[in-house]
Amino acid sequence: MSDERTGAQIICEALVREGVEVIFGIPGGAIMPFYHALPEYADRLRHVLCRHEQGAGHAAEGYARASGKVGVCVATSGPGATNLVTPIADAWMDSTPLVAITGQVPSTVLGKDAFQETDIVGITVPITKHSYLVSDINDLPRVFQEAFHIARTGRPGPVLIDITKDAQQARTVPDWNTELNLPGYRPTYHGNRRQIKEAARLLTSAEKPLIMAGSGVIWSGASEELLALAERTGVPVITTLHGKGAFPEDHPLALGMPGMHGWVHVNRAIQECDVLLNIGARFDDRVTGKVATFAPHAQVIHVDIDPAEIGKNIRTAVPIVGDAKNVLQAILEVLPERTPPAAWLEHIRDMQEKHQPRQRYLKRPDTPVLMPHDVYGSLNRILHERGNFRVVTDVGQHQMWAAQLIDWTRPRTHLTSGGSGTMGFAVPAALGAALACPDETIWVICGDGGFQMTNQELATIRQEGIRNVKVAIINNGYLGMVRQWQELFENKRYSGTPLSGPDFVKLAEAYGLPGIKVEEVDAVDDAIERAWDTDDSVVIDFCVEREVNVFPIVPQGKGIHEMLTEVPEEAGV
Ligand SMILES: Cc1ncc(C[n+]2csc(CCOP(=O)(O)OP(=O)(O)O)c2C)c(N)n1
Repeated sequence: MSDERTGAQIICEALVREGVEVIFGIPGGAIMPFYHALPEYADRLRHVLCRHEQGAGHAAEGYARASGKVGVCVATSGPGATNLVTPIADAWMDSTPLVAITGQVPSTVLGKDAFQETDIVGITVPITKHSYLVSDINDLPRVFQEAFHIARTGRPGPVLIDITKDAQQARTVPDWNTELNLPGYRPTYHGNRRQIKEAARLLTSAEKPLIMAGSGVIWSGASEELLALAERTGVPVITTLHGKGAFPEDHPLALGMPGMHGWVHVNRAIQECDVLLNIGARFDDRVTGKVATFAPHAQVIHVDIDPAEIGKNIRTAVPIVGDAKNVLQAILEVLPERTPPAAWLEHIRDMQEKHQPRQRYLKRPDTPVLMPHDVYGSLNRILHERGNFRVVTDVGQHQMWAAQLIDWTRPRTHLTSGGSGTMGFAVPAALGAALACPDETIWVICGDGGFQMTNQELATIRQEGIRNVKVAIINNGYLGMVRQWQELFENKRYSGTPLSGPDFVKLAEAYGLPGIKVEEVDAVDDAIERAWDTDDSVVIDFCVEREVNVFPIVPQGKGIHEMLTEVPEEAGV
């Protein structure tokens, strides 16, 4: 019958129906029928052959985070599927919509330790919104519809679909008139009216109010509403690592980042505020420090689409379950007039003026050696002169410097692994972001450690003809962030942190990409400009001073008022 399709064809069609344009993966035995069907859909589905399934998963994440759409990755059973576990966990921690498709051994041998069999559904249950094992071809249309719905609605997140080889090979006439069958899955989009009124009242009556914005603002597209709320009330805004870009950091009401590597004046403002409106952030421990001493004077209003987040870490006075955009709109509708909290703002500005960590960092010490901050100073200036950029950072010191020293002004321009802190995220995520935003320049800021975990995806970048990825390695010859902890808290016992690497310029060239090595301050601007102007992806190896630390830092287990700044007498409150 001509309407008959194989399961593999149905999967491809389902992807097209969900609006998917790019998928990232690696084939293998249990997913071969799907790969057999793919060429038929080549005009509608671009398959990007990655070099490692971890890379495929992070690329799908980068695509999702840059575009706001669902990212899709594909792997075979067993080792292919387990290599996806890290990016799935990463997507879970950072609320990233992802559909991971894995092949599974034929249903006839399921549970018999067949070749490359792994219970990937069992493995991923705690790190997915939902996991499916499909062994009946007739379930495919419904499962795909449900999986995409679950991944992109409510709090976004990863969904796994594991499909047996025989279900991919079977044939049937697909029935696309499926009904979503998801009892119990009904995200709440509109906040409770009474609580919204109470939030508006608290925000306007407080003497020392603060707004904290997280990635929920970005995922729900609520930046405009956030700006309106801040401007109408005059309440200052702090943005978490994942909230960066939700509120323009060049705005007079923008304060910067809170938490472990947050600015002094931001952490102090939290400790002094009387009302804290948290929109779409989850009070991660990197933000709160010691929970018992966090925001001791504040009545907390927490807006989150995930009810499980509210009250999980911090006692909440006004819980509001709902989508950030809807809730902010509703608050704006009932917001009483207020005069801006001028004295409070002035107090925070005084604290900022006193500490000025940003300006202090960017002031060169008297040394000929290239400092990491020389790179950030130039990069920040050139990024904003040229515009049209996204930045993907990896995990470590360079990530925190990027968060601190680059002005983030637009949503989805700062992509990083925050919740999981997954080294090796950046290069493959940039590959995904580059495909989502082909007309923009995608900068990667990466440590020499994290770069060595997934740089093989440069081969994918080359093979796919991706020309807009520019990698800046902040090369300090250490696993820098761990070395910093060993220096500060373990008496400089550098165990397992000094790190050598290959010649990164030669490595780039071996992948067919231009490489630039920078060892002097004077060469930084030129290298960045040259990389930007090169009509190809480029790797820059910035060889920086080896033992520089990220400050401020809140030591593990301490309150955010107990941060260390670089000058000892300034430590603490
Ligand atoms: C996959 C993974 N393994 C280990 C760690 C622990 N870790 C956090 S930061 C860090 C050092 C990162 O070093 P590098 O990539 O060189 O960046 P730097 O801190 O020097 O900027 C390590 C090992 C991690 N976050 N992720």
